[in-house]
Amino acid sequence: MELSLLISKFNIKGRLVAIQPFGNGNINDTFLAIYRNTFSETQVILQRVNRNVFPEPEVIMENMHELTKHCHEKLESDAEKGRDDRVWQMPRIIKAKDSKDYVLDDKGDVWRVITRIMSAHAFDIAQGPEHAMECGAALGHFHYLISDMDPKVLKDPLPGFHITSNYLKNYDATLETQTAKELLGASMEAKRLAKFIEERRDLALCLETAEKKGELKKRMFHGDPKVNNIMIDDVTGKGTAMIDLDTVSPGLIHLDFGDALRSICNPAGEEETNLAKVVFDEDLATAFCKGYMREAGTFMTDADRAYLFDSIRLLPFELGLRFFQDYLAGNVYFKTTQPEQNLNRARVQFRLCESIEARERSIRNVLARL
Ligand code: GN1
Ligand code: MG
Repeated sequence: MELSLLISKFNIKGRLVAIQPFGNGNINDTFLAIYRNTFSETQVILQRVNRNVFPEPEVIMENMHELTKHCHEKLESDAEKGRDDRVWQMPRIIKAKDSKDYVLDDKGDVWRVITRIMSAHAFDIAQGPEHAMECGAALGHFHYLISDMDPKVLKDPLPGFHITSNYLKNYDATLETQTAKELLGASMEAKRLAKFIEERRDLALCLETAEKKGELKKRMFHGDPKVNNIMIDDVTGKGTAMIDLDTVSPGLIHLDFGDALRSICNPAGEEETNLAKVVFDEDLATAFCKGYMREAGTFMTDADRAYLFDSIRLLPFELGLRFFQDYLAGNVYFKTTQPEQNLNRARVQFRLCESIEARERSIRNVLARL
């Protein structure tokens, strides 16, 4: 179905003047649509939810409905009380003309429209310590916002998401396939990455074991707090919103903490091909942690703190494993524009993991001072 026809099914005022691809997400298809009338302009985000990734896209929309209801109420009441030094924002669902939160196209795909956070941008790489600190504050504030949500109102958006031991099982199963055997046989680099994983199988279990022992408890988490999902106000340079809310669900906040740091502290970005440029930047990490703790420090327990380093080491390992498994499976999960892209993305994450291991003592020192 044509995009302009699709978006005409939503309740948006004005005349559609442009609709174009937007952002660099690896999962959903995202477009920016601009509407104008005589005196004003409205910009909205149109998205197709990826059915290959999210088994029940309707569940994603029910969750988003509940999440935004909870957070908008809290944001408005905090703003009234003057609790914050800034306006925190969160996208709103724009309903279809039939009052539903989404539209189905003729293939059965779910499309949604949400408001765009105006006068704000997200970046693919950290711009410096101040930016990193604002990313920390935005994630910390988001954790505060969702901390008192009833976990029962959200359904599991993506079964198995961030369960590292499951990704290892998938990887092991993929290794048995003919495609994977051929790809591994043909590339020294792929063999090197396979060895990297073998040497770190125990790492996969560090947070899962702590949770089983009762040391860490599930809370609400974002699921995908990478740097380009954190909006920064163009005017003030301050963090103003977390976007990409599809994976918000009960989980360990450590997964968010580690995931945000693996993304923010790698100034080379996820697509770098020169591994020499991939390092874990401790100044950015220190700044991020400062911003995070300012907003979320009050609900960090000693046990939480004890596992922060593990989370920083685990998340690049997990993402590298996911990229590598997808490469060996023929690139079926993450969007790619060339066949080796997921292999290269895995190389970057594993190099970052090595860089974190090499700096363990000094990263632990940073964490101990928080
Ligand atoms: C995916 O959609 P996007 O690009 O924000 C992925 C994350 C990965 C990220 C790596 C649902 O996020 O888990 O960390 O790519 N999201 C899902 O770039 O798998
Ligand atoms: Mg995402």
